[in-house]
Parts: sequence; C-alpha cells; structure tokens
Amino acid sequence: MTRKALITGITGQDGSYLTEFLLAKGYEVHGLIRRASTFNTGRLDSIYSDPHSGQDRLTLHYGDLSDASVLARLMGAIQPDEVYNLAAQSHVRVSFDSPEYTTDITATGAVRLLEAIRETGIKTRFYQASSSEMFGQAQEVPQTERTPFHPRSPYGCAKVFAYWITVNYRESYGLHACNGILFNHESPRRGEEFVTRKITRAVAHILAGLQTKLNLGNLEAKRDWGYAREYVEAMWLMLQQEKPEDYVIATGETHSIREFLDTAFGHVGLDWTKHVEIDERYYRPAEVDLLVGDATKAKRQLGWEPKVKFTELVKLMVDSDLQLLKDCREGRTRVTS
Ligand code: NAP
Ligand code: G4F
Repeated sequence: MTRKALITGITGQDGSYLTEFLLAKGYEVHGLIRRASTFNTGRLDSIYSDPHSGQDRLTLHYGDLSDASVLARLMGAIQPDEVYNLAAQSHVRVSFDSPEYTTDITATGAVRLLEAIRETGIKTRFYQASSSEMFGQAQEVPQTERTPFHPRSPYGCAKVFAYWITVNYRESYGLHACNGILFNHESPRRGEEFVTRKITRAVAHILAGLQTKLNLGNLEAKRDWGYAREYVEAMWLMLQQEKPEDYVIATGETHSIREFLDTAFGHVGLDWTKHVEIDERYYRPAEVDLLVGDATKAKRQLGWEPKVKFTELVKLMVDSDLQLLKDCREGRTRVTS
C-alpha cells in the first residue's frame, strides 16, 4: 500500500526537500499551504518541472496552523501514515517583533495538529520540527538530547512548548511522536532573510556590481551549520523507528558569522571587510552566542551522519547564488537545487 504523508510548512526550505525525498520513496504526499497574494510554491518547482519526480502523487491543500478545523478535516480525509510539522513563524529576530503571533503558530499550532490527530483517532506517526534555539544560552558544550533548555527568544520559548507538548502526547496517549532537535541547516533554498543566504546572495550581487554594501548585525555568534537536504532524511528515519524518541541532528562543528564571511567572500576573491557594515537593527534583544550539537545518538540509532560540512556548504550556496543571478540576467528561469 502506498504510504501517505502530510507535511505542514511544505513551501519552506525543509518542506520542499522532504517532499522530494518522500516522493522518491514512493509516498503519496499532502502539503498544507497558506493562501498568499503571490505564488509561494517556488521551492516546489523542481518537482513540478520534472515529470519523473512523482508530482502526480503530490496534493496541496489550503490551510493554516491557526485554523484547527481545517487541520482536523484534513487529518480525517487524508488519514496520513506520517505527519511532519515543519510549519512555523521560523525567524528568531521577527519573533521579538511578533511574539504573540509566533506563539500562536509555532507553539499552539503544534498542539492544534496533535489534537486533530487525537480527535480523529487516526493511527499516525508525528514529527515535530524542534530547534537548537531551545538551548539558547547553552548550559553545556556540545548540546545533546539531555542538555537543559534556556531559550533566548519568543521563537525559542514557543519551540520549547511544542517540544514538550509532543513529548506529552507521546506519554499521555501513546502517540508515536518524535522531536528532531535540528541545528541550523542551510541550502540554496534557505530564506534570504537568514544570515547565511543573505551573505551568499550578497556575494553574487557584489561580484556582479549590483550592490556594494551588506548590512549585518552580530558577527560573533557561532552556529553549527549543516546541509538541509541531508537533514530531512533524519526526520524520516526518526519516524521509521519502532520506538519514538527525540534526536539531536547536527554536524558537531561550530563557526562564527565572521568565518562564514571569510569563506563566502574568499571563495570569489573578495574581501568582506570592504563591504560589510554593522547595522544595530539586526541585533537581537537577547542573543544565542554558541550552538554546537552532538549527534552521536542519531548516528548510533538511526545510522545518520552529515556528509556536507561547513566549507563545502558555504561554497555550494555561493555557487548557486552566482548561477541564479547569471540565469536571471540572461532571462532563464532556473529551479534551485
Ligand atoms: P521556513 O523555510 O521558514 O519555512 C516555514 C514554513 O512554515 C513555510 O512553508 C511557511 O509557509 C510555513 N508557515 C508559516 N506560518 C504558517 C502558518 N501560520 N500556517 C501554515 N504554514 C505556515 O523554515 P525551514 O527552514 O524550512 O524550517 C522548517 C521547520 O524547522 C520550522 O518549523 C523551523 O522553525 C524549524 N527549524 C529550522 C531550522 C533551520 O535551521 N532551518 C533549525 C531547526 C528547526 P509560507 O511559505 O507560506 O511562508
Ligand atoms: O540566520 P539566523 O537568522 O538564524 P538563527 O537565529 O540561528 O535561527 C535559525 O536557526 C534556528 C536553529 O538554531 C532555527 F530554529 C530558526 O528557525 C532559524 O532557522 O541568525 C544566525 C546568527 C544570529 O546570531 C544573528 O544574530 O546570525 C546573526 N546575524 C548577524 N547579522 C544575523 C544578521 N541574522 C540575520 N538573520 N540577519 C542579519 O543581518
């Protein structure tokens, strides 16, 4: 029987890679999308432009994590074998501007989805997109599944709630529910408002003479950056285990924004110090200074480990943005890998 998956956040970076991954495995994939005044399905272009992608097994449904009735209706109609909750107001800086909205979607949205599963009584497996932001002011280095949480933003607080409510539905109702505690993961499909993509896009634009300055905030923060395409496999692997558990997914390396700038600008022979200006507006009221994960459990129990590390990741993102700009200037549309 064809297995069915429901993905919230299907139009996002991870949602698009997970959809490709599941279609390639033969799944019937259903995705929740928000109505927008402009197309928001650009990251799914690789699927719609490839007749062999399994696009005939992909169905998109309008809905929103704020709308419980839609979630229950979809759950009952689709009866998915696996539910991946990837939708969120996912920007940490924005969560300081919109804390209540962030809580509604990123925290309460998770419980709405869990309630939709419970109320419809379907037998499904549930993945919650938990985040290394929950470690915030990290209590130990590196961070593992046992490291206490100390979130530093409304986003981090909302993710802590979603983490614990997932654990609670597992313990209370025997739901096969897992938290993937994913450290930062990036790709050519990363949103342009996150620091990595903001930098790699600027490199391409500066090289082409379309931009001279790049305004950034705190350059000292350190992150454990992995490759999104690899991280979605870990999500799937968690739901294939007999026993539901929580897993850290990370590379085990940490690098500062400065190092990212060195590598990205250095890759095309530019000196970032001539272009970067510090703009206080990009600072956060409270910062997460250092994240680095220990994914030993994922390696041991899931057989998962990262292949693409920092330097390769930065270069592939810069190369993609160079190509994207070239294609755009030459009037070609291109599907981002
Ligand atoms: P992303 O690119 O920002 O995608 C977020 C997705 O959520 C988009 O599809 C967005 O739809 C959807 N969404 C936002 N608000 C919604 C709402 N009210 N109702 C329904 N859908 C809504 O995020 P990502 O990088 O793929 O991350 C996926 C998940 O993992 C998120 O929950 C994020 O918080 C979490 N996470 C990410 C990382 C990382 O480094 N990328 C690390 C740890 C955890 P639109 O396209 O319409 O905006
Ligand atoms: O790229 P960022 O916005 O990612 P952040 O805050 O680490 O959050 C991302 O990763 C989390 C996992 O830990 C996810 F849960 C979350 O959904 C999201 O995907 O910022 C990274 C660092 C921060 O320290 C920030 O202060 O870069 C610093 N930074 C410096 N200048 C900047 C900028 N961040 C952004 N977005 N824009 C800047 O101009």
